[in-house]
Amino acid sequence: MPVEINFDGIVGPSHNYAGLSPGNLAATRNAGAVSHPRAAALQGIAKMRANLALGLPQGILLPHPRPDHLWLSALATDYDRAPEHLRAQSLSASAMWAANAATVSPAADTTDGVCHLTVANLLTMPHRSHEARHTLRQLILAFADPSFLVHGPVPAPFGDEGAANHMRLCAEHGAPGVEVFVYGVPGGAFPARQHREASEAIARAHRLDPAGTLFVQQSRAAIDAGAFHNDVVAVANERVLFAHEQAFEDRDGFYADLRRLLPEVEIVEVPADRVGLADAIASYLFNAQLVTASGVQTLIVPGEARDNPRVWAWLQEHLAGNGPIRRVEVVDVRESMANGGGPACLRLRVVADPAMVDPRFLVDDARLDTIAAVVREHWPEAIAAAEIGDRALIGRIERARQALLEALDLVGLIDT
Ligand code: SUG
Repeated sequence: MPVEINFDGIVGPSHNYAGLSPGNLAATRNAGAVSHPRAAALQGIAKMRANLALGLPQGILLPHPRPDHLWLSALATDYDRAPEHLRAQSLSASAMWAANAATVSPAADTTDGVCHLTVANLLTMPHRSHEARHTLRQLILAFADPSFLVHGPVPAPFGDEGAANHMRLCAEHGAPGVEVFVYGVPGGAFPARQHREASEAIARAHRLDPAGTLFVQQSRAAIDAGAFHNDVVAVANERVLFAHEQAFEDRDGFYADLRRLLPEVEIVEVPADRVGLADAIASYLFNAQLVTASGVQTLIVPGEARDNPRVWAWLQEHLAGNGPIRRVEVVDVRESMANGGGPACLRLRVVADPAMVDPRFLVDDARLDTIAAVVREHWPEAIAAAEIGDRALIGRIERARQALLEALDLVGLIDT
């Protein structure tokens, strides 16, 4: 039976705040702050443990080699000689946000009965533009079984940021679903990172039925307010769409199409006069993991959502009423949040039979213990902006990742 598996990106040892993502207000605001890679990775592990405790299968994706020497060498430089901005871009731990690793169409949605994955090109932000090669290597290993087909990234200039701009609505995970691709239109205050052209290419590659596929424009207001990905203002799980009133440019048209294609859909909309876009984005209410845990629609929100009185009041009211979301769980991922990555950013959803996935990419509590032990021993406790060029720190970061690959029997994950 296919089930939904959440693959979380393990927070890499180079996690730092270099303010590399314009339009991502948290990342920009925290530029230059001291990061805590060890605490960040342990927070991610605790989130995975909480998901296991809810009875959910859990997978992992590994940190990428950082600094990315191959990328620097393609730019005709190396870490010691590179200008400061290239150093920071080559060192970013941004691969932790696995929702940007790929777009996934489960077998139930595709006309060839194969689960398709397309690696995101992430070309809008230089520090993320070199993730695709390493993501592709991991996905080819993890999903080597012929029931999967892993595609390379969509070519430039069409920007693609993966599952963060993709939603799937269905009666239940294993049933055929309506796939919704959300794209942005350039011209606003911040970059529109997902291009419609890229989404359309992915839908074709995944052999989706055009009649059950929607392309929906993200609202300009949302991007301008700092929703640099759609998953900052909307999330879907099975028959439930949970969205901010201002998430989509043509909200009524989108809802009508969705109701036509999936009559049982339940749309839970948060009105702007209860939670404004600014509160939604600062609290990451919608960057929650909406999961079905023992049959109960459960929303896994970051602590910042509980700290915001308007957001928390709305959630309590929803729980007290008859809405479809019946349970709210709170997780602490504040190190990731400070770079604009909430609970949903940290995971890539794949609906598949876990027996078909390379077991080295699946975790239980014992394997998480192994990962946590490596993190405690090897991950730097803190990184200050001034240390970015420090050779000793770089050596430590490289050894830390190597230790993790050895512990997980993944040394074959070569870096070229
Ligand atoms: O692409 N932050 C990431 C956050 C990604 C969140 N993912 C989802 N919404 N699915 C980004 O903006 C900041 C890195 C820095 O500035 O060092 C960063 O890349």
